[in-house]
Formats: sequence, C-alpha cells, structure tokens
Amino acid sequence: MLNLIRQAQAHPNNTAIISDGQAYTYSQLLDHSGQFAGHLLQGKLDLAEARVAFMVTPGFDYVRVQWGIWRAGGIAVPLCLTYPPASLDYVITDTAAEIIVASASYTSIVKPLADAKNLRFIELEEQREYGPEALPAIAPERKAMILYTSGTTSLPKGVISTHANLDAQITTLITAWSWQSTDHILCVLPLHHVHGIVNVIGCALWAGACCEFLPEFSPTGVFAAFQQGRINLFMAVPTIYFKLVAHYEKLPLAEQEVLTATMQNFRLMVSGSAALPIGVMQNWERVSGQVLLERYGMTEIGMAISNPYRGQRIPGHIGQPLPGVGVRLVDDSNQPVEEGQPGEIQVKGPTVFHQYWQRPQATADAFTGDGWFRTGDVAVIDEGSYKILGRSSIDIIKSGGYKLSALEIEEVLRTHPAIDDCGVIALPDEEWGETVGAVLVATQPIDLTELNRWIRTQLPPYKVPRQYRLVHELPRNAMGKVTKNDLKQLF
Ligand code: MLC
Ligand code: AMP
Repeated sequence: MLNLIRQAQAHPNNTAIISDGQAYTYSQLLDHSGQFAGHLLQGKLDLAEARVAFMVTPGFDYVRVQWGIWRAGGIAVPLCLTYPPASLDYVITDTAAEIIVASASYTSIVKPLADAKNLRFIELEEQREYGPEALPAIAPERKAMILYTSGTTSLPKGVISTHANLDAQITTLITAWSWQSTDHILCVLPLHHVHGIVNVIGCALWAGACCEFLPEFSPTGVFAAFQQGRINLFMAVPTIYFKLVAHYEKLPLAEQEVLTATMQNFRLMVSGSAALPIGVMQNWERVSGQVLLERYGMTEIGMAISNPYRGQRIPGHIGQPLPGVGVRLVDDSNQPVEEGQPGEIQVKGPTVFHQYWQRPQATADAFTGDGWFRTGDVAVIDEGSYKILGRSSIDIIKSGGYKLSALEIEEVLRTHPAIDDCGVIALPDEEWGETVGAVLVATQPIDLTELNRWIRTQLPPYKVPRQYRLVHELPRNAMGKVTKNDLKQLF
C-alpha cells in the first residue's frame, strides 16, 4: 500500500481538505480516491504506469484525482490551468497520456485535444461516486508523477518522480519543519509544480493536517482566509509576499492591526522557488511579525536546503542541507570547492528524481559519473549557511516563481511570420524577481499588441515577454553567438 494512504488511514476523522466552503475528512478522501481509482481501472488490474493527465481545480477534486491515479497504478500528470492549447497539447503528446481528466470548467479547452488523439476523456462532474474495485499494490519504486520543467534546452522536459522520491521529499520536510496533525495550511499555489504539490499538499496530508484551498491566488482571498483564525502555516513564492504587502499597505489601519495580530500567531511561514529579496523579507516581518523561512529546491529534487525551523534564519541565505539530502559545491572540473569558495550545488539521495521522461541523454547529462545531480545553481557557504549567487545559465529565467527557458520563448517568437530573429533575456524586477525581455529583428512592421495577443495563444501568461526592443541586428560576438549581456544593455 502507498505510504501516503497508510498515513491517511491513521487519522480517518481529521479534516483533510477544505475547498469550496466544504470540509472533507481523510476517510472521505480515501473513499472517493479509491472509487475514482476503480473508475480509471474499468476492470483492469493495474494502470501499469499509464500517464493520466488532469486539468482540475485545486481542492478536494484535485487531490481525489491525484490519489486515484496513484492508487490505480498510473502516473499523475497535472496540467497547468493557464496553459493555452498548444502548451497543453505538448504535455499530452510528450507523455503519451492515455486518459485525460478535467473539471467541467476545463472541458471545452482540453476535450478537443483528447478527442483529436482518441484518448479516454473523463469529465469530473459527470459522476462523483463509482462502485468499489480491488486496487493494485503499488511498490515504492514505481513511477508516480511527471512534472514539466524548463531548462537550457528549448523544450520543457518531463521530470519523473517515483513514489519513493515523493515520500522522501515529503518526510524530510515533515521532520525539518515539525509538521503536526493539528496544522492547518492555506494552499494558493498552482498545482503543476513541486512547491504546491509536495511542500503544501503532500506534507499536510502526510501529517494528518488540514489543507485549505483557494481556487487561485488573490490578496483579498488570502487575508480573508487568514482572518478566519484557523490557519497557522503558509508557503508561497516571493512575488506572492510582495503582492500581499502591497495590498496590506492599502488597507485601513484598523484592518491592518487585526491582520497583523492574526498572522503573529502563525507557526511558520515559508518562502521559496526564487530568491527572497531582503526588502520583501523585512516588509513581511513588519506586516506579519513573521521571519520568513527561506528554503531552496527544484522540480528534480524537491527541497534540498533550508533555513532552520528553530534557530537563526539569515536574510539572503538558504540555510543548511535538509535531513537525508546530500549536498556539495563543486568547481568547473567537478571537484568540491574549498570552504568559502563558490561552486555549483549538486545533490544526491532518495529525494532526487528518477529520470527525465524519454530523454536518456538529458538524464545522463544531468548527473555526474558518481551520481550527483547538477542543479546549475551557484552558491557559497557564508556564515555557515548556503547563499545562492546565481545560475550557471543565462538562459534560465525565474519569474513569479516559475522557471522559464529563454530558448523556448525565442523558438516560439521565431515562428511568427514578422520575426526574423530574436533574443530573450531576464530583466530584474522588484515584484516578479525577473520578467521576460525580448529583442526582435522584424521583417515587416510589428504591432506589439497584436504580437502579445498571438503569443498568448502559444505560451502561458507567465512566459509572455513584458518588454520589447526592435533592432536591425542582434549583437553577436566573434563566434557569431548572440551575446545576451549585450542584449541587456538595450533595455
Ligand atoms: C502573470 N503576469 C505577469 C507574470 N505572470 N507579469 C509579469 N511577469 C509574470 N511572470 C501578469 C498577467 O499577464 C496579468 O496581467 C497579471 O500579471 C495577473 O496575472 P495572474 O496570472 O492572474 O497573476 P497572479 O494570480 O497575480 O499570479 C502571480 C502569482 C503566480 C505569483 C500568484 O505567478 C504564481 O502562482 N506563481 C507561483 C509559481 C510556482 O508555484 N512556482 C513553483 C515552481 S517549483 P494582464 O495584463 O494580463 O492582466 C520550484 C521549486 C521550488 O520552483 O523551489 O519550489
Ligand atoms: P523549478 O525548476 O521550477 O523547480 O525551479 C528551481 C529553481 O528555482 C532552482 O534551480 C533555483 O534556481 C530556483 N530557486 C528555488 N528556490 C530558491 C531560493 N530560495 N533562492 C534562489 N533560487 C531559488
């Protein structure tokens, strides 16, 4: 039996989930996910790692589908809710998904893609309760989930995690952050990335705690949920803390005082997925009385390094390796660096993913000969705590906590009939961390509003360039390569 299920059986009567104004116990979650697993199986003994892509609103339905896929022996492929059809189709095709599940509100977007490939399509609201079926035993080494991540190649890669990987990613956080069954967390993060899936939902449900959902992030929604007085844990990306502070500043003094008093009672607030600017950390402490715990992670490894739950959290630092996670810093020749010297973060241990989906070369390239995963992030140990200095590739952009590939955006821009060539770079931004800037060489006059409308049919909103520069030629070095540092000078 899956460990997550065994854990849930230990607290049948605790509230597992609050969504859409309804509370659901662990016992209900076990029943409904078991029934959904049976519905997926349709008499088969085991889905045998068939990929099941699902586009489901965050909340009870999302979790019962995720658990249902796992309990039926499938691989869960959560789809981003803001992807345009082209990006959804990429994931469905790349994973060779066999079944597509959607909340009714997404049927019109995703059913045509399923129909075009003749895939089984399940609209959730069709039928909520299904008859019980015998469920297969799932070994921990079996593949559990594929999440898409951008890197230094133009197309996003599927990261496969096994059940054992997910268990290890969850349990290290349960220990390090002292999760309790009495905890109550608010989930506002998108559920196609590890931050929301592992750190928030995975940990809460492993601990027998309560996970309350907002269908999407909004400062008003977050503060209204906080004011109910039940929530004691919160995790988000720095952009969310920035947006919450900006909203708080506009509230009347009396409301601010009530909110601050409520937030002072929280057990823990965590920031991650992108560097937490010291100013945001300080503003948040002023607003909430909470010293944010910053941690570092990645889709391929879950969380690896964290500031302490008890003990000093150093601003601008990410802390120390989490329990059971091997971390080292190496130089260009893959040799561990001397103390105090910068090096690439490499990670080893049970939390590290299984492989990239159907990309053996990319998988081989991602590991050293002795099995360390190369993160591409550069750090140094300073005051006994790791501190991120930057990334080894200029082509990786982190915007609002999302990892974007400059190369992927360039490839899309180049398919536009009016664009001859282009270069995409990260632009520093107080709110988003970084935003996307694009330099375009056009073959004919370009209407940028029209261009943006077109890009949104190709890429999700967070990958859309925010600033453009039109040039006659891209700056190139002696080797004929576009020099991205020169592109930055154009903004
Ligand atoms: C959206 N907008 C952006 C943008 N994204 N503008 C600039 N840069 C971006 N990246 C614009 C939209 O086009 C829109 O403008 C307006 O902002 C509102 O869009 P939205 O999508 O409704 O925004 P909002 O809900 O405010 O979303 C912001 C956010 C979201 C921070 C809540 O980006 C988010 O959920 N980020 C979290 C991502 C995450 O979970 N990452 C974890 C990866 S795992 P207009 O003009 O169209 O109205 C990982 C490992 C680890 O990294 O360590 O955790
Ligand atoms: P993703 O591929 O979306 O999982 O993003 C992982 C990347 O996010 C890491 O490789 C880092 O570059 C970045 N990241 C995560 N947490 C932090 C942090 N606390 N500080 C700086 N960068 C971070």
